Amino acid sequence: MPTVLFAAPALWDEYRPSLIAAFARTGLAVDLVQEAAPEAVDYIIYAPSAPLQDFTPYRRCKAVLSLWAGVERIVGNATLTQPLCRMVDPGLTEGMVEWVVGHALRHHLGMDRHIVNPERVWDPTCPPLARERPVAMLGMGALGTACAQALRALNFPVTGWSRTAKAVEGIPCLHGEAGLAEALAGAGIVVTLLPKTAETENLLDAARFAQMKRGVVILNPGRGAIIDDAALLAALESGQVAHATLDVFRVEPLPKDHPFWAHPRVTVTPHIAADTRPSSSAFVIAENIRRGEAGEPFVNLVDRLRGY
Ligand code: NDP
Ligand code: OXD
Repeated sequence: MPTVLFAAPALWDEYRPSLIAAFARTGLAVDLVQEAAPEAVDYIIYAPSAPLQDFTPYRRCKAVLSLWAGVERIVGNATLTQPLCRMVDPGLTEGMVEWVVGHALRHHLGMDRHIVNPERVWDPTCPPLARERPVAMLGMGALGTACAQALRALNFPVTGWSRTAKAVEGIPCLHGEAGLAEALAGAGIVVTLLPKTAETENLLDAARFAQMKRGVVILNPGRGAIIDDAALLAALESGQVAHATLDVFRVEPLPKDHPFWAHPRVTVTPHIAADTRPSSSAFVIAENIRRGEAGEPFVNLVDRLRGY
């Protein structure tokens, strides 16, 4: 019977019942524990908050299974030689779709004007239709694709952008440097759902903001480091960027004196765009362990060299 070490103590009570149910559903008998001798551990369930950061003694471990989709805090860990799987969870995806669609519609419909209107201004200007507001989706992975499809279903003309070429029905997909310029040029809303890697850090800098349409709205639920903070503030000051809704930051919690907090055209949400849900993610983990035990390839494997 494989020993599965749950290495994220703060999440144990929340995850334990779902994991037990998921292993039962998968037909897999496992020893699910919070503590074990390293040489007895077959799988590790990991979160960035986990105290376990030295994987050297876990010589028998067949895979480390992350509860997070973003793996930038573990992917460079030199002690990690075991396969690393990131989280792709239907519940996480559902949450991200709701966050992205909700914040896109807020800006698209100009809701703020009517929700906060102390002067009781009667402004009958109607918002454009979604079909008239192009969206650029930077990152067309598990989350970006689902969000792009949800926005497309509302009639937004969505253009996807990723590292490699993609074909997604109804969504023109671009890649590479030239593709990025093209995706940014026409967009009224730019969404970033990219991982933090050496290539994506500071991707949205002064030059990229200048390539965008004046008055563009930025939604960033990806990672804070994708945006050059100073360049974003300058673009907001000049009016090049009309509003930025940011869920992720270089330092979290966002320091109280960071200019984003006070800026009237920045909305800060505290890394709540989407959370891994125990009820759905437990099955993803159980299924990957079943695969490992059956000698089948793991799913959602991280490519260490790529960094995601
Ligand atoms: P995926 O790995 O499925 O997708 C990543 C996408 O980014 C892929 O389309 C990939 O391209 C693209 N990409 C990576 N590097 C580059 C590059 N250099 N240039 C262009 N495109 C690039 O990840 P997910 O969709 O599951 O998650 C995306 C990110 O969302 C996570 O890494 C995490 O940072 C963030 N996240 C935030 C949450 C929140 O609550 N705010 C919750 C969960 C995740 P390709 O397809 O060609 O490989
Ligand atoms: C994740 C996140 O990567 O919550 O899962 O940001």
